Amino acid sequence: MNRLRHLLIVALGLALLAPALASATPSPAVPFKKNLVVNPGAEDGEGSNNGSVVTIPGWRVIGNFTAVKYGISGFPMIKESTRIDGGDHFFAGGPEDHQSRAIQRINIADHTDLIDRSKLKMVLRVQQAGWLSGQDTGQVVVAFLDKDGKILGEVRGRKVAGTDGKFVQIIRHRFIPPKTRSLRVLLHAVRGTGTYLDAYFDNVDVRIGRRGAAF
Ligand SMILES: [Ca+2]
Ligand SMILES: [Ca+2]
Repeated sequence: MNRLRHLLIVALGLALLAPALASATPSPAVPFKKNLVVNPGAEDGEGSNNGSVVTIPGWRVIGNFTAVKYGISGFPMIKESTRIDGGDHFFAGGPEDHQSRAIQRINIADHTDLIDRSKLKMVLRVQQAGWLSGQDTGQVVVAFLDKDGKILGEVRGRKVAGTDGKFVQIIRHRFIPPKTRSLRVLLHAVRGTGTYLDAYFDNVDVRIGRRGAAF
């Protein structure tokens, strides 16, 4: 008897729920207020044990840009990773190059209507560091691209150098210009001192959402 009543309640519940499910609109593939970067902290794939070049999943790399393990000699320490929640690896400019880059494109065309009515903004957050007082610099640039890949505008983070292995967080907010269909995230490292390009990046975080919302 009890079981029958239980089944009845379940059936009734499903019947009531069905119209709600049917009328729910499918959520867009690109969510608001969530980090849209793939492999944002260099944790996918391996991290180099000595600063050498390794493959970085999710990013298109130009030059010797690489991923390195925290705690190896001559690089940021594990306690820095603990402090910034940096996991096991960080991005680094890599050996020998004068410049190196990692690039990732994020398609946000799901939100064409809101973008073209100037309703959305982008927030960039990234942790960056340099080695000792060296003059190698790292900078993150997010470009707004139209459907043909033409640059409509861009947001430049601060150039970070010589932080003695300590990470600093860079934050930028910017409204997304109409006609934007994708974001291009560039991690740019430029060597100024020594043979190794000591520009370090971690926790690259790019979000979109409504202007006026906090995220
Ligand atoms: Ca990391
Ligand atoms: Ca250097």
